Amino acid sequence: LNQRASVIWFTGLSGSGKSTLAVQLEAQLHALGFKTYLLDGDNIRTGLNKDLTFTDEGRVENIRRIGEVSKLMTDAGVIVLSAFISPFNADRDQVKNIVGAENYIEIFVDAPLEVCEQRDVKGLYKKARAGEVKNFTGIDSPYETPVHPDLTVPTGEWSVEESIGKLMAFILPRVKL
Ligand code: GGZ
Repeated sequence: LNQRASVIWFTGLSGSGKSTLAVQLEAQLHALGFKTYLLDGDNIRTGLNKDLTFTDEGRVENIRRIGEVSKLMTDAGVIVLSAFISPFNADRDQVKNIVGAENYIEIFVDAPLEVCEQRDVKGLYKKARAGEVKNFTGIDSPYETPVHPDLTVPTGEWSVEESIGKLMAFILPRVKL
């Protein structure tokens, strides 16, 4: 299958649905025969970036390294799906420069803070509100709304199935050669 090596970059708050969408999109692309790889906190913040914290500086370096890894993987011909909060516009723009604008697709996973906080899958918002977790995005650490995302997925309004349907329709023509 002829594929265009690309980086599908998911950005959004904790609990917005980045990982859920990235995992399912990857499964669908893989089922069609595309060579893909998913980068997320589980395989990056536990390994390559386990020396980094959630201060602004830690996040900046986290995203920079992920951008460089994404670049290496696109050089190898892989479609990279990357799911990180990536709260700063400057860092997302840096990734776009590293991997090349023509290879970069930015997906804004847009759920309101209230929705993410209500979901609170890992109980981290509760801890952040209680002051037990510091520098938590949306609580005491900023999230800059993307300025020019290629696609916005309002996961507070769309079901996972709807979101995946729209994502596939958007992504497929861009990753096919
Ligand atoms: C935000 C945090 C924090 C703080 C731990 N702030 O919902 P999760 O749990 O599974 O995903 C979040 C993940 C965010 O890591 P990223 O590498 O994506 O962040 S960034 O792009 O900003 O570097 C959350 C968990 O780590 N987590 N502490 N203080 N999220």
